[in-house]
Amino acid sequence: MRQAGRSLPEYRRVREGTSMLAACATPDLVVEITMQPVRRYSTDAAIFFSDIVVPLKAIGVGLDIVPGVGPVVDSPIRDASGVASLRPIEPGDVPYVTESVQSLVKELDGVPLIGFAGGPFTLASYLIEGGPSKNHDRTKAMMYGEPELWHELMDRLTTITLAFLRIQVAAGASAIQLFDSWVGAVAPVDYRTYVLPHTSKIFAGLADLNVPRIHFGVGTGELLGLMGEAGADVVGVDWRVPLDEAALRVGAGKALQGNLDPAVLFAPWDVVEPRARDVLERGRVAEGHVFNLGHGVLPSTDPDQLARLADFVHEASAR
Ligand code: 1CP
Repeated sequence: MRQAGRSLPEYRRVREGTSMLAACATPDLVVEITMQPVRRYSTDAAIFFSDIVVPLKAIGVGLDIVPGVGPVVDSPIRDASGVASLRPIEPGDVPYVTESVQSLVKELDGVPLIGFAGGPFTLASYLIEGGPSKNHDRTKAMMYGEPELWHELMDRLTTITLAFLRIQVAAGASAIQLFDSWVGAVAPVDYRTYVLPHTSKIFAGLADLNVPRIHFGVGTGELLGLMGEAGADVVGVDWRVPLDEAALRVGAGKALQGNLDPAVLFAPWDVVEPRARDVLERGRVAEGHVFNLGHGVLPSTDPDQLARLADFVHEASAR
């Protein structure tokens, strides 16, 4: 969950003078930044340093990641010709991804590497809105108003995402995570019609690779059952639904990931510890539990507080 993010001084140091997208395309930097939180916190897995818009950039979409804003698209996609411009991705489009994953697998020496991609709704939102959006107005305008065009866009994003995830696994990633971060903006009935057919295709298309598949979104309390249906092995839960309740919503046969509120880390340790303990206890109800925050590490988080949390979770799980 963005653990390499902006909270680490060593991250800010190596990123000085290099843009986010340039960093993502520079294997030495990708390896170094991916390793930083593993070294500092001895995490049980590493998350690949990249961004969800990297495959879109690689197939020629004009976009940049603007500091303090996020992804910004030069010409937002709002009609059939825009949708038609999205072509499939091939390994040759992202040689730096393959090279970075291969180097990382050696460097990590047995610690699993999680590859990732953006979920189709979340990618569609950036492409249609042109940048981060609160209400996803134009996205929903296309979804409701031009359903055929919407499904064509989602089909193309699904093809790109599936291929991009397979490239990472082929290079050595041992798990994958689909970040459909903003899909919590849609109602369950609309998820079933406009999103589920596409996310299901992504997870089904990864089944033969036999790697754990994690599916995450924010504000998805009402969607947890449908996200379980989509076919991942692990459903990520933000901090809004306790894990014992989430286990009931997701249904049998799935593990959960989560779900400490990242902002709890701003409180003193004697507040954080019982909260973390509570997450672990509720997580035992599920058929498997990956401890994590409910969303990314907030940039002003004290790295020492995170180290303490990682130690606490390791000790508690060992018991
Ligand atoms: O620890 C790591 O290295 C994780 C790497 C990582 C991941 C998994 C980054 C690096 N981005 C992502 C995924 C990502 N990118 C998501 C899904 C996860 C989530 O919900 O946070 C999303 C929605 C994005 C889009 C994005 N990229 C945003 C959000 C903007 C918005 O709409 O609010 C932002 C700020 C970025 C830039 C970015 N990506 C990653 C980092 C470290 C940063 C900050 C920029 C920088 O350091 O220069």
